[in-house]
Amino acid sequence: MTTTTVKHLVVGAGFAGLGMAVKLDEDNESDFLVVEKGSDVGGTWRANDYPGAACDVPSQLYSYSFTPNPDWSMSFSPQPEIQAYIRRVADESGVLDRFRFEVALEKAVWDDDAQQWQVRLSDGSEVTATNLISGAGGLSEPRLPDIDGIEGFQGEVFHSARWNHDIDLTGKRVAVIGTGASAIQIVPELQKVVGHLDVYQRTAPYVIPRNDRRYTGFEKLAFRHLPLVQKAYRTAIYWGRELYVPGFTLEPKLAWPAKQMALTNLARGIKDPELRAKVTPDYEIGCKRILISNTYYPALASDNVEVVTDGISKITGDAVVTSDGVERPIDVLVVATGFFTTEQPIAEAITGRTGATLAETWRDTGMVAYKGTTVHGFPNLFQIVGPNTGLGHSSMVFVIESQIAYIRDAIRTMEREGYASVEPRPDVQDAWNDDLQRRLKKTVWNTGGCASWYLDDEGRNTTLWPRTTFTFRRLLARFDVASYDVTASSPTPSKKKVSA
Ligand code: N01
Repeated sequence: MTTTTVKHLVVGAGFAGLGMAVKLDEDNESDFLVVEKGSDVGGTWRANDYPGAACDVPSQLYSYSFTPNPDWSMSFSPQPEIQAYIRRVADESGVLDRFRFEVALEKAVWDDDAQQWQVRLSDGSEVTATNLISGAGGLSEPRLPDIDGIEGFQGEVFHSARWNHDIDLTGKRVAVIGTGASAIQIVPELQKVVGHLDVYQRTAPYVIPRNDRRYTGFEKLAFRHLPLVQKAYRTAIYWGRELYVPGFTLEPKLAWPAKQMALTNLARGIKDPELRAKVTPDYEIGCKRILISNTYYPALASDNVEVVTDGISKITGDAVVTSDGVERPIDVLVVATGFFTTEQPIAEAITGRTGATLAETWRDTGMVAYKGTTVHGFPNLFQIVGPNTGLGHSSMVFVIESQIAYIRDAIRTMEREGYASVEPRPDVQDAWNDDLQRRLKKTVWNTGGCASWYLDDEGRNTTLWPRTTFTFRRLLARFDVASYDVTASSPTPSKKKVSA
């Protein structure tokens, strides 16, 4: 068995892990290893390659600030372009020699005597690392629906994030379960090719128009040669998105224009009053993610599509059966039923200073962290896109870069001050989370009258950031070492606690 010793072990090669690797390299912190369970970089943009996959945040903003791309073809990029962009950043940054693909983190245990992480990987190798940096993603583990009989279905069944491209859906009878962000992109594409499509809707989403357009040659030329022009686009999109924050977090009535936009989009796309009523949401807009599409409603109104709102009671060998006893035969079942968000699988694999896993530590409290990045009891563990860092309105790349900056400053601080480990103080972490939960109480995500992946089984919102993104960036601008318990490096294996 081989054991590698590195200073930084990074998990995941999506926007978070790759961005971290690029910045570590830039800081001459080149002693790192990135492990990725998939076969390539890209993370969510590698995994979600279903028909119609595209970003619902404009790419000028949904890209690294340090690598602008003048070549986006559309204002909202399709998945293949985003994946190609991430690949290009990886190729050009010269860090790929420290990436291991198709290797997952199986177990990571903090060794308090040695002040380092002992890690076992899925290829059987072991790694010791001073810092464990997780960029494993908040939406990476598919959640399959727990429906009676689904395992006995004889046709093809796959999750939206595990699309089976070997199956030709032309002329087939297909069912899609779910009407979230993934499903509303998939449905219009399937409608064009399948024989018949059943869309199983449990909760209707709000869908506003997608103001997408192709960039002109002139714009692309300007992006390439006048970086300030591209920066101006990015800035305008950023501030436009921030305008959503008060409607989400302070007063849902402020989101009234978005609600009107969604209802007009619905009225324009669906003429049949019965179908329109079926797909009209009955909760506050913003409570679930606001979706964007010009093609979803027209697809639902097509002759070869049926929207089914009766609950699914079981799945047989070749059909979906609803609670009213109706059986709808199908050849292929697509489950667009989302991801494990409030129970992160990686939390099961990480054991901290006290011998408890992250999952055990969070069992009673739900996911908690300090600044969404560090966790008491887990020295030198840094999470990118950790608890309460998700957004309902803007680019996660902005959040990711804010966290990367915080982690870089933590590493610099440890280096400068000679700290072997840093761990957030429990009182500071509690105060951070109390403040978050107090703010979240009045947000539309908690009060809007819907269930969503934002809330855990206890109704706690442990996923979303309830303030502006510039506040997040400001709060993470410096590594605030006074909020941490630190252990000084020692030439002997013994360790010495010091106050920062
Ligand atoms: O997943 P979801 P998603 N029986 O959890 C339904 C990001 N994203 O993959 O609403 C029947 O939102 C469930 O019903 P209900 C984005 O952040 C971004 O679509 O719970 N139905 C819901 O309709 C997004 O929010 C882009 O009642 C069941 C659906 O399945 C996140 O990913 C594109 C069911 C799940 O919706 C997740 O989106 C795509 C069951 N047993 C995704 N279980 C961009 O463009 C679940 N459902 C950037």
